[in-house]
Amino acid sequence: MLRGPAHTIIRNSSLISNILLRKKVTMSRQIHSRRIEGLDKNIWVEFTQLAADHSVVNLGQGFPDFSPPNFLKDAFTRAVNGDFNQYTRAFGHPPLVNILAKFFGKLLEQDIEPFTEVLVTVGAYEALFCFFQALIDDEDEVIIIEPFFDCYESMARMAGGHPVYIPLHPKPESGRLMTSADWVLDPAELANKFNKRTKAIVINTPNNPLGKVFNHEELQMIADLCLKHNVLCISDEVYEWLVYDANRHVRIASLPGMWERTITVGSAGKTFSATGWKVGWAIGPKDIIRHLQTVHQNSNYHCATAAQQAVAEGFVKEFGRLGAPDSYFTNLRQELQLKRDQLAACLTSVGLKPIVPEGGYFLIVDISAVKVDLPVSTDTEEPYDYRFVKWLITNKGLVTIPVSAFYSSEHKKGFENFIRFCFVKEDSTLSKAEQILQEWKSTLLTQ
Ligand code: IK2
Repeated sequence: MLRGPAHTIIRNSSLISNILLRKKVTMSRQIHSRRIEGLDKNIWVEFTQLAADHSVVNLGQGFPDFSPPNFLKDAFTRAVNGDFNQYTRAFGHPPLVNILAKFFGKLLEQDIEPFTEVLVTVGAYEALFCFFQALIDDEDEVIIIEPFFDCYESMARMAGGHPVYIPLHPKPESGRLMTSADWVLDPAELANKFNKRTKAIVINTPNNPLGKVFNHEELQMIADLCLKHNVLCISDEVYEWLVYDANRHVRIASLPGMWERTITVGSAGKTFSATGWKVGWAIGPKDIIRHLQTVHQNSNYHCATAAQQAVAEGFVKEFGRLGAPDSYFTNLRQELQLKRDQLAACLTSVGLKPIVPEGGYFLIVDISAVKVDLPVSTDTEEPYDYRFVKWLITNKGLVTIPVSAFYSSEHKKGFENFIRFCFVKEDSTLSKAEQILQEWKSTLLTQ
């Protein structure tokens, strides 16, 4: 065995080669998994930060700037002060799955088994994640209707799936105020998207960002294709209680043959104006739900017990007064319809063209006629609406969201001229936004 200087030299040189080897390995090896390739940008992370960095009127992200109803907050306080601070059942706190099964069983006219056909998740977001992870395999095609809530694409991709996009086409302008009902699917184009590789289609009604409420006929057309091609459906219905005028919320799972192949997703955050609580659910037949349970038990496992208890109490209360004038769901819908009308009127009065939504939290506006000298962006690929919204935040103190964020990269270009306003805000917030728009009005439009 070598000792002394010779040993030291050999030891040092092997140490150095080890370090070099390790360095080489780290440099030549890609650290991130292929699953997340290209998914690092997120519209909510980017624009929430921008809003926080500036003093602004925030009509950006979809959350109420008012409180949840007192009965819900009181239930939460009771839960925390009582015995609801430890783990509960992983797939959903028993009082919550029981009332969700009863509530949605009535709405869907379907017997729902609370312990096998309802899964409580960390927001609707996790319900969506469980669906994609549990049911989508490499190369499975997932049909996504554009514009779409952005996470459908990234979740489908992370699962190895291949998103296939079908746009809603705006009807030609007719001089009257356009509504979200004027954006429609082309039946032949939709039928063409289904093939042997199609595993699932994503529905979102009322839709984010457009506010479209899919009517019975449109959903039946989709259902017929799902049945014909043996395709699953995930129906994101987080804005289900917010349907305005004479429109009606139709649940695709209630159409003949669809319960067996549909997962319906809901959100207590949107339902009770408590988005920070992050309680959501997936409802569907047990042979599908059990796969979502597998993902849930191996990822989040559990959703906060006190929040689940409070949401359960909220639903019990609403079940007793469903459709009645004192129902929270009825009141919120009426209030939001007034806010939608107020915002649409303001936008029209300054010369903009809102697309009046039939449901949901949001309203999109055509900005193609607005005259603004936007600064040149360092990112040459950045869509026009992103640059416009950034300018609006920094120069006018008003936050909105660029609509091209709700399109695939192949279709973004055609929809860079819309921005999204969120109207689930206090009247005082909407008035401040109105003031900004009115002051800006004189310089707003091209002659
Ligand atoms: N599904 C849709 C259609 C949503 O809009 C949301 C929440 N979106 O809010 C961000 C925005 O658009 O401004 C979700 C699912 C997620 O719901 P939850 O908060 O319950 O996870």
